[in-house]
Amino acid sequence: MIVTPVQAANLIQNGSFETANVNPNPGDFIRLDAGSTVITGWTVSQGTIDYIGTYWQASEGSRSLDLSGGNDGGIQQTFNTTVGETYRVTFDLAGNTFTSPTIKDMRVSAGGSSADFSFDTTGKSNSNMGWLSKSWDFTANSTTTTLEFISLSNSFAGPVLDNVSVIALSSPPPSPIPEPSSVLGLLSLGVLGIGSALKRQS
Ligand SMILES: [Ca+2]
Repeated sequence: MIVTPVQAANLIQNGSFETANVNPNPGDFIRLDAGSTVITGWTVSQGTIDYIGTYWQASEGSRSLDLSGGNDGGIQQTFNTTVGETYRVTFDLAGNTFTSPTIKDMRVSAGGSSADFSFDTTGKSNSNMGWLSKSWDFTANSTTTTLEFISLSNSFAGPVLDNVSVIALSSPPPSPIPEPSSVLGLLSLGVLGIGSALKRQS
C-alpha cells in the first residue's frame, strides 16, 4: 500500500456532489439527463442519473449519485494532467437497494484505460448503505483527462457514487526546506508548514 500525503490536492471539483444549480435542494432525488451540467463541475455523460438528496445516506455530506436513473447513466469531469504522470482515483461505492440486480456493476475510466467495480447490496438499505472506499490508478496520456463513471447495471437501481477525488501520486506537495542553522528555525518552519496545510484544507 502506498501512503498518500494528506496534503495532496484533490484535482476534482465538487467530488462529493454537494453543490449544484438546483434550488433549494434535490429533495429525495432528481433525475438528470445526458448533457446536464446541473451538478457543479460535472456533466452527465450518457443515459440518466439520479441526483440523490435525502433518499438515502450519503457517504460524505448529504448528496450522492445513483449512476442508473431510468437507465444506465454516467457522469464525467475533465481536469488538467501531466502526460506520463500516475494519478489515483478514490471514490465511495454503494448500491441502490430498491430493485434488482443485487450486484451493481460500474466502470471508471480515464486516460484511455478503465476498471470495473461491483457492489453487493445484500443486507443493505437506505439507512445502512454499507459504503466502501475504492481506488484505481491511471497514467495520463494527455494534458487534460476526462474521468468518467458509468453504470453497467442494466437497471434503474444502479451503483451509487460519492466522495470522488484524484491526486497525483508522483508529485508530493511542496514542503519547506529547513535550513539547519538552528533548532528554532526548524520549529518555525514546522509551524509555517502546518499553517499552510490548514489553509489548503479550508
Ligand atoms: Ca456527497
